[in-house]
Amino acid sequence: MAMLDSIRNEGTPPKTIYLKEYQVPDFHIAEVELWFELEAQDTKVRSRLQVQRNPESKSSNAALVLDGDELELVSLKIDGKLLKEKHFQLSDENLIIENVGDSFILEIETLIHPAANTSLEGLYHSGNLLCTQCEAQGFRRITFFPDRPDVMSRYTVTLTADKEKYPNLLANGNLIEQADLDDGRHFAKWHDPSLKPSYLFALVGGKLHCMQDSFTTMSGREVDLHVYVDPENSHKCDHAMQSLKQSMKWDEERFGREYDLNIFMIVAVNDFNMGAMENKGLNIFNASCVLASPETATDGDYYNIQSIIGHEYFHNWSGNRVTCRDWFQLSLKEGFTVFRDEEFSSDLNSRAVKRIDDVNVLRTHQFAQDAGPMAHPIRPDHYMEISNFYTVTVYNKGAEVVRMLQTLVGWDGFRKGTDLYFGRHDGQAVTTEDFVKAIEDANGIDLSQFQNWYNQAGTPEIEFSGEYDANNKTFKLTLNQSCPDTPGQSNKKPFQIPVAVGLVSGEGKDIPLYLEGESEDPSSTRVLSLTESKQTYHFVNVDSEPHVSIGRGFSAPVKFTTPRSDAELAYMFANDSDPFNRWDAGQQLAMNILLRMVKEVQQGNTLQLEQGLIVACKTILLDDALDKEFRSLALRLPSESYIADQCDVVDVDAVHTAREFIANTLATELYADWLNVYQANVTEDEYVFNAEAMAQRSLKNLCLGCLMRAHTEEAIDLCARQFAHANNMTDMLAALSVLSSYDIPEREHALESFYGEWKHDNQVVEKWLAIQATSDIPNTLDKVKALMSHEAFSMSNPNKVRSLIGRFCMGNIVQFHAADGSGYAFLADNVIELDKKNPQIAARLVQAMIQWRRYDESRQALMKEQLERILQQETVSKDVFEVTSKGLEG
Ligand code: B3K
Ligand code: ZN
Repeated sequence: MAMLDSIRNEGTPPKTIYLKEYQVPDFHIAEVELWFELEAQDTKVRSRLQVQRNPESKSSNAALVLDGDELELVSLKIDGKLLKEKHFQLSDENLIIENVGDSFILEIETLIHPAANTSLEGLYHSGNLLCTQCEAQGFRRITFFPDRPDVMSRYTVTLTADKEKYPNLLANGNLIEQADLDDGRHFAKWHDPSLKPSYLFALVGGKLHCMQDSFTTMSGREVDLHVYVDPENSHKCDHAMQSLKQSMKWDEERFGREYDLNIFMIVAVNDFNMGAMENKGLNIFNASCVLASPETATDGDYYNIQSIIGHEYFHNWSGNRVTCRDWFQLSLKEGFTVFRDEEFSSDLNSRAVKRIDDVNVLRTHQFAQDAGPMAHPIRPDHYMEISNFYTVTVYNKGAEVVRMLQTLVGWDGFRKGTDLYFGRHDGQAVTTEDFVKAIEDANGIDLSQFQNWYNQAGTPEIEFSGEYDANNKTFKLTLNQSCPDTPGQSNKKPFQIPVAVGLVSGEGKDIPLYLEGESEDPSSTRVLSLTESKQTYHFVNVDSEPHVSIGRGFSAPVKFTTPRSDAELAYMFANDSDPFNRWDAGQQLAMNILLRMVKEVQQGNTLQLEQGLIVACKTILLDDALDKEFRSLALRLPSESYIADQCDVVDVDAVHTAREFIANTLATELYADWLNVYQANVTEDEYVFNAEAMAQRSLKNLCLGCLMRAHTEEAIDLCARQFAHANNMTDMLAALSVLSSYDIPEREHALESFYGEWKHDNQVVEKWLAIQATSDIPNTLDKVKALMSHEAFSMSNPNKVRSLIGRFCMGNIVQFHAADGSGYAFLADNVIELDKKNPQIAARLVQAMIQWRRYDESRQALMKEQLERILQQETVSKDVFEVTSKGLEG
């Protein structure tokens, strides 16, 4: 039996689903009882549903339509009576029962095959575990059900399994009964008192180590906390548990949200399509987003784990208790929850650093998506396959949109709004309009224009210009907004954009801001609410011609397109009081230089780096008064993909050459300084995870990379020594990644010994694969291909696929875009193969090629040819079809 849904080859495109066609469900299901006889090969699922006709349904005699995918129907009963085949219709996607009453009990028995489920949607087998993934539409792969988020039910679940193989049997809610059975089997019965949609259903069966702790909530209730992992990882749970407790406390303090069940569980699994899943009371995580020890996890891992544990926990309110009416509303829960996890990380670590990291992600990935064929609003209005819309737009731009709401109404106003939202909609499935309405109502303001952020795709652009009148001491700031057309959307309406502005004097001080006709106390940053296409703001009492600091703290997800001179940027880099804009001025300055140098490379000129940048970098590097992480971030050149985004036609080789030339020149010119700072930051202290220690490692390892660029014996030696003696994975991996970028004997030696030491540890092996996939040395593609036959690699493990194939195609720009098209053919071969097993992962990968229109003609033709080859396959999943065909259409 084919185990994949939506395989098609008839040449007719899959159906498109439209937001405007939304209709309330015809039936509600108040209570759901489920019984599972768990086995890896064949699992029997029995359900008992209390079905009631929805009085609000359009039709009073609608048939009952249930979703079902790859299910074997065993039996079907209504009010205890077995239904014969003539009383229902079964298709690939639905079970339809006509002529049903208004209220009845439906009992269904189905058979499913977890071990053969390679899509990792529904119930599947991972290692020795059985586990589920139901969001968005996996529940229909477990049993027939109205699998849509606005059908919310109370679940009672009984799991039966062999006790030796599956001693742990977990499901949502509270454990109400468990006992051994005669035949070596046992059962556990779980009841979830909350109303939930089917996508939040979860179960796990396995033999796991459980780390236990507890948390006392703000109203004094004690909650059991369990982190379940494979027994060999029992020493890697502390950080996850700590992060969970931090999350629970933070959500109480910052948003007034208390946890509701008696138990909260996290389970780590090795095969998982994404990072984690917020199933009610039973979060299931990709093991790489849970497990950490100083020897095996980097600072980045520690940081991500903390934020992902927070994210999934925060969903308990933003997503679970208040959920989405339909999948077009995905940003209602995801944008808001990303915003919440960003704030959590900012409060626990460095706010400025977090902001810079988040903006980097947005600019590199989301701006590119907004400018490409998959551009969509944070609330899309149509899709073929919803899995394709778990995007950086819905998540990260969605979070920026929520952040703008907070900026417009202030922290207190925003909290009033979220209190109203959670209180008003607890237990409901709602829309993004309901969210904005709660903010409006709590603050007595009109946010109707703000809704454009939910409906219009594309990155708005703002031009700004200033006019100083020395006689009257006034400064006129004019802002002009526009937004490029995106597929299916042209002539966009103006957005309401909060633009945080500061004016900086010639002495490098913030000027107190008075807007004409306003009596408010002056402040150094003003949030201007831009609503028209063009608006002018009049500042008074401005003693001297100011420098404009625009979009402070990245107050809106827009591009400020007014060109700024190197001198102006250098001034702001030295003087802006806003840490984000200060960093940004440095990046824009580097970008000006980089883009000029790309042209020099293209014209075949001799390259020379301007002294100004060298001096600015030296000043930052040696300024001990500055935060170390800030120094480390400010000294990094913009990424190749961000530089490429600024070019009309991307010339990957010229971008690479220009960036390498600047990095190498800075490395050699400032060699002694890198060395001093490196040595000053070496420490033998034990590993601790905190902002200060991370900043120190980050600066030190940046210096190490720069030293190696100078190719000195001394640098190679330092690197080899750090690799050999590091007491934590951050330092060890930093050294390994630098060594593996050069074709030197130490490279092979380090890679080999690293693998020898860590081959038993999946998370470390993933890093080992990724480092090789992103290496600069020639013929990396051949090495990647060879690694695909290595024992460390598996095509059915999403993490390994992402580390090796994904990192090569998305993180090794020059080699992926090799002029002979070898990278494109490699990607297409793998997309085709993966699509047969796991369409979601295949559809993610193919995105590396859909921006083909941005490249030169020869590369365009090569990429297009591969996209066409993918679509010509006999079977193409909905997932891959949607992305590839949109990519080809542009
Ligand atoms: N809600 C899940 C993502 C589900 C993806 C389904 N294809 C994780 C998260 O965003 O929290
Ligand atoms: Zn989420």
